[in-house]
Amino acid sequence: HPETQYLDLMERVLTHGDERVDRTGVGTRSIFGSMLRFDLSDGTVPILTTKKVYWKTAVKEMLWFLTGGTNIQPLLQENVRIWSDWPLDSYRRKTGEDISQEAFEQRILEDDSFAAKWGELGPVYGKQWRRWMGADGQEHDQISTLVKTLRENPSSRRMLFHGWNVPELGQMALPPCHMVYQYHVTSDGRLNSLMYQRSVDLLLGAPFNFVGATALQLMLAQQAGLTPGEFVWFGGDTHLYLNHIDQARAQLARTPRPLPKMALAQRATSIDDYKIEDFAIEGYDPHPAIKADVAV
Ligand code: DHF
Ligand code: TMP
Repeated sequence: HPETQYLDLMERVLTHGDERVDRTGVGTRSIFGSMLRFDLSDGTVPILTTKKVYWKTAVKEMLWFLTGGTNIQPLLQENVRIWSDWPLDSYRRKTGEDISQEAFEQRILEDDSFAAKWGELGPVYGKQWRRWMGADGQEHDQISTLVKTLRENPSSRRMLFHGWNVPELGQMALPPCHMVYQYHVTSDGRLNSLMYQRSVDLLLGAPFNFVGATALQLMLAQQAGLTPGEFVWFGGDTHLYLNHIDQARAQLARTPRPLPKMALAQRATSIDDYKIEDFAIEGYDPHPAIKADVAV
């Protein structure tokens, strides 16, 4: 079962991970360098079954990246709350106000000028993917260039986009974790993708990242008239937070079920025209959700 790769990796981090203090102060067990491969050509996608993954949230996050957005307000309008903790933390530190997450999110939703000031994550994913600013003041849309190359020159070895914009790292709420995506087209028209993630929260982050990356692969394949092939995932610092150990053990005790299939209900006119309603999942029957706190 393809999911066994993920569980084996989790087991390895749990038993052989180097235990140390990390930036968040929570502490992790960590190994360096890991790889997983998933074959999407049979229609399946790596949406884990050993816990319930909120796949729509992960797809909505990917669609938000594609809009070029870097403010959490449109995410909250879609009821996606996974990015709220970082602006909230910054608001609390800068104002000293002890506001609840709910009240903060409500203000972001209701007050556009508050959202503009406090809902910004800085020049993160969307900005770099769609509007990377060159030294000459020229903006580069890496996604449009990628779609064009997939269509016109699919044997290219230069089909990638990157989020690690060195001079702008300091302005980002978090420097990109999933930082580079590369593509490869086989002679029989399959689109392979590879994603490098420098830092991996194996319990909370990675399951979302698999969904986002493969949803993007499906969209790109459709836009270029290709069929989905393999998804190859590389992790750098691959870790379990010390407050996720019990959850990891609980997940490891579960037996994977068949992976679901993901399909696009219709062909969007361009890479900018996909909506969450276009994503159809079939046969997703996961074990129950596993609750865990995210380290900020
Ligand atoms: N920091 C850390 N420490 N780990 C992360 O995974 C992470 N991910 C970020 C930003 N910073 C991060 C963005 N992605 C959740 C999932 C992905 C994500 C952020 C948070 C999360 O909390 N998932 C929960 C709740 C899902 C929900 O409420 O929809 C989960 O159980 O999967
Ligand atoms: P870092 O910037 O100190 O590496 O912290 C980022 C943390 O967030 C780290 O635990 C990895 C995790 N993360 C993911 O796993 N996936 C994601 O998509 C994001 C944004 C973060």
